[in-house]
Amino acid sequence: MMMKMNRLLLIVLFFPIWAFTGTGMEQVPDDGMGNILNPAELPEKIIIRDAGQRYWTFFRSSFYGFDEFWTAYSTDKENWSRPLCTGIPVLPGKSYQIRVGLHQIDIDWFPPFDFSAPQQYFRAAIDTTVDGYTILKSTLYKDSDSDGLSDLSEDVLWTQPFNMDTDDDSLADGYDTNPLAAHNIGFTVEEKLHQYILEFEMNEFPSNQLIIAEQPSEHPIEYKRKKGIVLSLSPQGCDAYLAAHGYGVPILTCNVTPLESGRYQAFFQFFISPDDAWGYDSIFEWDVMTQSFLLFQSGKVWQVP
Ligand SMILES: [Ca+2]
Ligand SMILES: [Ca+2]
Repeated sequence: MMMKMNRLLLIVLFFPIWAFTGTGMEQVPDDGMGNILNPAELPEKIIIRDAGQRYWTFFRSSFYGFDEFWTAYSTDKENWSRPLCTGIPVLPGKSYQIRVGLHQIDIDWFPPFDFSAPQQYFRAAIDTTVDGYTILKSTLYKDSDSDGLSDLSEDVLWTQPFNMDTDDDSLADGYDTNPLAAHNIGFTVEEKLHQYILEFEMNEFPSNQLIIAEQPSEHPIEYKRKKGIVLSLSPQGCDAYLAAHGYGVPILTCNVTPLESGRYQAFFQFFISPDDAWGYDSIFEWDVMTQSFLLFQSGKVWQVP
């Protein structure tokens, strides 16, 4: 059944302009799982009220590695819904105009929708370009597999939007801090050392933003990180991710080489761009008695946990 309705009944309510400047990572509060951001605790945000007396906040976050606008709604400005990534990029030094609107959608375009209620939509424009972004709330909140992660987010995280547990470890994608890696069993000493060094480094990381860990082999490693999401990708996967999204997500690598002495040389590197990396070399030995590594550094031996 196709009916024609008025295309736009009620549009655009407020026109606040918000200029973000500067770059750098920010700490975004979370629940310790690295999944929940709390707008009430964010110092830098805008709040817009819609015609239905609901408040919408917009704030920037690099939780997924790229500086983007996130949004959440509230009725009292204290308790907010789970924030969602809009996919709208923050470009340093640019001004933004963000509008929240209500409009009646044309049922020729969206026949399955409940068109008795006006649909909410967001529109954001960058002042120096003619291109704007418009997102329907139904698109923003679409979670096809009900795993707690929106389809927009699954696109960034390379999880499967129609499979609620991409890595099949019984943790739904939206609650899995390593959504692409399942198990920690059957690792070689080289893989264990790789895992130890990367876990150490990612827990020293100053932000909870997304981190990519380059796998040492075809065996995906699940990392324990105190907060934030880790994507385990093969070297080819890292290249493909960069080709798709560009630099913006830190990539941690560690190459482990067995030495003739029975020890292992570990070469850690942290890439933020092709010509901007930081790293170190260390020598380790696997201690069978304690099932842990010994670190040889500055003429001393350290037992690592
Ligand atoms: Ca989902
Ligand atoms: Ca999972």
